[in-house]
Amino acid sequence: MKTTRLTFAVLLALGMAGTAYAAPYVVTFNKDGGTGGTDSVTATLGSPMPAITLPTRTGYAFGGYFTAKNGSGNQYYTSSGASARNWDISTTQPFTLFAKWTANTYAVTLDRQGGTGGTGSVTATYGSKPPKITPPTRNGYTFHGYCSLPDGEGTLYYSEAGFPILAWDLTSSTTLYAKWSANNYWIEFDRQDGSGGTLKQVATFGKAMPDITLPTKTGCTFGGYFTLPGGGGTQYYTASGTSARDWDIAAETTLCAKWETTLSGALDNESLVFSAGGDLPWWGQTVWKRDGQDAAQSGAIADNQNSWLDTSVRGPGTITFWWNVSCESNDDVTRDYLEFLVGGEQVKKIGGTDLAWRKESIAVSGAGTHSLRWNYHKDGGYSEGYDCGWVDIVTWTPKVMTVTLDQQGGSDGTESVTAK
Ligand SMILES: [Ca+2]
Ligand SMILES: [Ca+2]
Repeated sequence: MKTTRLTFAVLLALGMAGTAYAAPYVVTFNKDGGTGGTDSVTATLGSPMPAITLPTRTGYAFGGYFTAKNGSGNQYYTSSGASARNWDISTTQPFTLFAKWTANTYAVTLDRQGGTGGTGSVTATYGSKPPKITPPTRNGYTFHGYCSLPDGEGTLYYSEAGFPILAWDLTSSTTLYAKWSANNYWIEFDRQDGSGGTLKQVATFGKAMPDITLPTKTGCTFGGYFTLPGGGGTQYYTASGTSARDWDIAAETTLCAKWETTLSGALDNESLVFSAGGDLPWWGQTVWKRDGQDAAQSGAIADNQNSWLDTSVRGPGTITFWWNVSCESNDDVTRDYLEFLVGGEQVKKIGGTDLAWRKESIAVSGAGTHSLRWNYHKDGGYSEGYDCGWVDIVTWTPKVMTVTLDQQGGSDGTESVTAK
């Protein structure tokens, strides 16, 4: 009886030990933000972990299952779901393993959309704000950040100062697009002795100039607004006050009126008939002048071109005028020059950039009609100064001819007359 009880106790002990060795060790998985995959397994003490399917998490890579969060403790599963360690925890309670996740990184290209400089690309880590960037710059525009779509559309990821706004939430390499707005600039109008019309106007960079009302000036025709007086520099307004060009100066700017006068008015001679031609004609202007009012100026010709001013006189007599030039020249005045011709023959030429008005009085001999020409000529390359010629105050003085009347023995009556 005693033996029997002892045997039962041994058998009971052996049975209990056998039960403990084969116990179902339930291991559950804490996916820590992930979803899907195996929820739990039954492990066998001393054996590799049973195969599992992996959980997934947007923007993160699975790094295995561990006894503590974030990859701490002992690892029992690899990133591919294979056993990393034989099961060696003897517990009858369900045991929990924790998923390890590593945030993915993505290349982010910054499309400057016409801008220059600043950061060109960054590496963004999913779930975290991407690194600060240096903003790009663009002449005439203000930067407003980087967006997921062009033209300021989509989601704004960076501020105008280059600070990240959002934690990165895209799961592929991505291009962000600079958002720009065109700047506005005050334009002032220098009427160049004119009056009336628009005085100030706001222009938007890259846009057509807004319409203006025109100034007026007695005896003159408005010829548009330019960056320099006398139609120099760049033209931004037509003679009718409409845009001649999109605004492209990133600064407050003064534009100058161009005034045109008739050639006879500019040359102060209503008796002679003037005509102008060549590659571009002479014209009457009010900026460069000898008489304080106006003068004729040659057209803005290019290399190997001519601009001429013509009239004709009945000789003999003297042509008197003031002229001036600002051009590329050398000692022989053979590069660019302003010349005066009588009957197609060069009588005189001037060059250089001293901007001195010179007075000429040139005798035109011989009866009959003589053609007179002022011609601004340019050679094949280079320019200097204002690259044009001017003529002012043209007078024609016919030679006075005395006709003696020989009375051949008669008396009284007229003895002589003068003729022009
Ligand atoms: Ca004049
Ligand atoms: Ca030249």
